[in-house]
Amino acid sequence: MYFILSLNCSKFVLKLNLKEMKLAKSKSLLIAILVWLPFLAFSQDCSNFCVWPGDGNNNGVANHFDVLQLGVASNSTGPFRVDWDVDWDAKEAEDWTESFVTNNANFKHADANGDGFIDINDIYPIGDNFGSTNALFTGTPEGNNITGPDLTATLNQTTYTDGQLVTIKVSLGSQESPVSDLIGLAFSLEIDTQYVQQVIEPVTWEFGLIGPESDLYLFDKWEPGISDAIHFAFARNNGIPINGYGDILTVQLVIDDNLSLRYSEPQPYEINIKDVLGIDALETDLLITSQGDEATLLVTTAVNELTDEQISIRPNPFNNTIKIYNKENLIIENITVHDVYGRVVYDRYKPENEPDLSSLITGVYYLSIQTDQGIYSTKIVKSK
Ligand SMILES: [Ca+2]
Ligand SMILES: [Ca+2]
Repeated sequence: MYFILSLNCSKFVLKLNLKEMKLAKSKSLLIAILVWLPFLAFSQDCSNFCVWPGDGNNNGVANHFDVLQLGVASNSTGPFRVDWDVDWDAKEAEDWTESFVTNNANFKHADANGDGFIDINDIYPIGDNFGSTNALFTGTPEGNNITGPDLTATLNQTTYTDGQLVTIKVSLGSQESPVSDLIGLAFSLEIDTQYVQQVIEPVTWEFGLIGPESDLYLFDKWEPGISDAIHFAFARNNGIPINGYGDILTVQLVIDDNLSLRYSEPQPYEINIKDVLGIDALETDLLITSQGDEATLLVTTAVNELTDEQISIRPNPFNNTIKIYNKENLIIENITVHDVYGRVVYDRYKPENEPDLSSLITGVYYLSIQTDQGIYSTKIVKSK
């Protein structure tokens, strides 16, 4: 009996075992078996039956595509489950009355937090368990990669250089080809991270087309060092689809401020949208196409070194904060502090005028301030 169960739902077996042991102690093993008999039959197909929090479409992975199920099942109710934990393992749960078209998954799978209601609280376990898989996972791509103008990512310039801010606009549909009946959309934006120093978070959703924030499930996931892409999804939470065209998202990032040290030739910089899935309320794949953009990363041959007459730092030595005296009102883009071992100990894009360096330990540091007119570098000393 235990063997059959353990094939599918080990956590359930553990709970069952413990409960039965207690009952056996009180010499009521027979009663225990009778009590649990319906659940034994019930849980034998646990791999399909159990809910894995965040895997709304029950395909064995929690990711941004599961946000689409929240849109389809938004505000639905059903039996709550006993185990409200949202950690990534199998939770036994009673079926709800409705099922998704996708994978024929029961609506209960979208109830990530197990409270018997589909709402915004079910989006957080998707992020927490993002990328986690179980035995159902096959690796089958969930989105499409069809080239076309429906979903476009556009760069704000054709050239960039060291430390420059890049603004990427993502827009959906066009006047000639608006979207229709869209209830949710999931996609990934590849940002070619080898040239990127920082992604400015949070990203900015635009609400002209997709509706006010109060009508939406919004999801983005960026895992620095793990993925070359930022994963996005939105879904309507009131069942009312959107129609039309417009901007949906702005992402800003900063090009590596050591670009010219790392490369001697201009580099192509590409952004792409991949794995797009847009659905209507019936979960029909709307076959949304996508296209990216490209620019050139210019490397600077000579960095213009700014003088103490243009920028200065006081006090030096300092205790907690330093003040930047920007005598020519240059545009300060970035401030970086390295320790004597060359490690970055402070890095701020568009820093405040009095950077707080109180977290640094006493010692000597090298500070560089990047402006629109060149770089100012100086040695600074943190005193006690
Ligand atoms: Ca899934
Ligand atoms: Ca819920």
